[in-house]
Amino acid sequence: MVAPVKVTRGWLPAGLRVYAVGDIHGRLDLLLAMLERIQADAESLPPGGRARIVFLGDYLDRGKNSKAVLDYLISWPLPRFEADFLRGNHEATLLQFLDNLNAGPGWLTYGGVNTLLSYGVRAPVDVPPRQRLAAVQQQLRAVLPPAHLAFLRRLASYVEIGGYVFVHAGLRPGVPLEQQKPEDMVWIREDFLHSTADHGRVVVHGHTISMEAESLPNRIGIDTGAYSTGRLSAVVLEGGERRFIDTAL
Ligand SMILES: [Mn+2]
Repeated sequence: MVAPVKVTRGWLPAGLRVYAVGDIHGRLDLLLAMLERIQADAESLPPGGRARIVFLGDYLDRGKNSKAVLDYLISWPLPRFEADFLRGNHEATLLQFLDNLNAGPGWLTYGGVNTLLSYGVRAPVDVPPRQRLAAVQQQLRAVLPPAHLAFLRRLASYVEIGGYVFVHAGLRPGVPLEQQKPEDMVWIREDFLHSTADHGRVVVHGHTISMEAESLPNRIGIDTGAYSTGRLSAVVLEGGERRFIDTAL
């Protein structure tokens, strides 16, 4: 039996505009620049119109201001905008490292060092690697503010709004949304990116860097490598329309 195929068509309820923001990676400067652009853009909302910002994860690592980015997002000083915060693989890995030293070496090679520095963690010198890692883990547990830990733990795997699903990395093609694995949702690349499958919703994601935002029938990718390019991207969704804004000069 062939399952009925839903036609993918992005849509949002009338009166709602959604901004989805890509991977920030410790670039507080770009986060603030993006939020200025979003606030300016939202001036054109009709009276009574609502705006919602979905952050696609990877707030931490690589850039220099991971702690400050979390402070800002946790404080969320823009009450006019509802905000959704998704989990990226970098947030997932930090949480793993708090309980499991084996998550440390990988994390440190893909940007965790800068997160540790932003929290004031300093690795001891002249001790064996495993011991150094244990000391770093202990320090991080001690300096990570409870509000940051709570924020990291309550990040969502995905959020559905209208005809869209927002998720950090993507979805495993052919698997129903409710049965997706958390690892796939923060780590998947080729199996998702190369798929032309209709996922039932248009998937809005970050995680894999492209020079320009990608706008395809079944997915929208908006990780433009902000931490190194200076270009943080967002997609603006309203009705059945999509358009893009970014922080490039
Ligand atoms: Mn990622």
